[in-house]
Amino acid sequence: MKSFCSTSAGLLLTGLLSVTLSQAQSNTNLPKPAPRQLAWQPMETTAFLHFTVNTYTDKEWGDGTESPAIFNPTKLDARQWIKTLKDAGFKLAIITAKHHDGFCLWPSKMTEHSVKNSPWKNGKGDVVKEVADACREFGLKFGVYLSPWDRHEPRYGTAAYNDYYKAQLRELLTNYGPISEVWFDGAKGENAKDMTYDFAGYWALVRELQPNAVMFSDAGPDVRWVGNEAGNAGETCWSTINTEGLAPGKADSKYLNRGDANGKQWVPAETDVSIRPGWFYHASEDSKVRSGKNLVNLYYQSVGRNSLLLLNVPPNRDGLFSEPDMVSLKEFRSILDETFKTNLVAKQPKLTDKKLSTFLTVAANEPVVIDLGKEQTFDRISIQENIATGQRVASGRVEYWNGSDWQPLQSFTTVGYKRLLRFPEVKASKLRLFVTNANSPVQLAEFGVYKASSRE
Ligand code: FUL
Repeated sequence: MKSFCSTSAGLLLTGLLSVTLSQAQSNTNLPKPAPRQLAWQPMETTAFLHFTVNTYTDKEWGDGTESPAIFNPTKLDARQWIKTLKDAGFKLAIITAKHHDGFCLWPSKMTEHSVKNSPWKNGKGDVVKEVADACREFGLKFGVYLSPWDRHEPRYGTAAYNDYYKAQLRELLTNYGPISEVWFDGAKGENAKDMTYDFAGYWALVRELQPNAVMFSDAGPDVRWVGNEAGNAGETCWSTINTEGLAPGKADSKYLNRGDANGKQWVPAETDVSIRPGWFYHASEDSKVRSGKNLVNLYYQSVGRNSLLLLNVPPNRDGLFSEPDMVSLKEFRSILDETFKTNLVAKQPKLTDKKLSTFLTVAANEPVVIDLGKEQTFDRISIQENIATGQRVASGRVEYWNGSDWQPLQSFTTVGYKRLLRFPEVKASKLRLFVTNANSPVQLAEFGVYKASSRE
């Protein structure tokens, strides 16, 4: 753990901890987000679009022998996908430009294995462009997933593949406007050819061509995998890790799930999970689409634990979102809007202005009283730190006033960008928050008290 300490006079008087100058200075040396990471985190809900030949073969991983002739989304309408996502509050969409099967959703000059040899739009179509254009039209950010593992390309397994991959990356990063996220995964089947990826080279190219894009992988460099595909960020979730020794496909998933209080790099967790059992569309899973209520639970487990939700919604064979997915997405946003509509906190402008840059400075074990104005009924609390200056809270607790005493309500560990607490309904006119352990002083940016929708 970092040396958690406080510079507050109040704490010094209590004598609970002694503060040395070097500890106090270490606060200013905390890892902090780069501007691109700071812009990424408040998006909260982002979407993945898994679409390729697998959609037609009913597979999750293609083997690279698929004929482009099977790719024919006759009703493809990327505007329908992006408008649905926009209405459901999603801020970014990432398309599988190329999955492990190697089929390219754009007419890459580097291969014949692409949409240009498919019947769709007589080979004149470009899915990547349609999604990028729709994102621009509806005000979503846009990202690409280009699978390093490629089961079609003959150069795979040789050094020349790194050049092939970089050339494809260059096409995607130069022809489709601003790219906000580039997704690199470490998946590789057991019998895959040996291949040493030049990740350092891939990442340098992204920095050169799209300096504002965040890059995702098990090892960052900007955003890390949360360690599972079940939609579960750690109850304790630090945005810091030590990336030394980590590589895509070679990281301890538990370490990624929790992060590292002693981590030297700021690499926040992204929670990727699918709205369906699979990542690609399968008609047999139409009845297994997560409900709006189920998606709301994922929101609490990801965004509510200092992560970001990357929810996959796979288009179907027609090239459209299916009805059950659209119904769930709508319900998801409607529940969240209802729950978080009214913040019951009164008279604490800095804590309710929805700006992380205005905050209360709070020392460990110094109570912050939260006034609700009158007796209110509630069952949700939202706490946020000003992460621009790092992540500081290691643990805390909330109590409520029952009219004569302070009663325990809930304890928690990390906060970071956002911590959401759920508990059975309580009636109270005031609450108090204690940060019990922190690399303090903590910059408490927002505090929200809510009554959840009955549909949660
Ligand atoms: C993994 C892939 O193997 C899955 O097919 C899916 O794309 C998931 C999001 O990432 O690495």
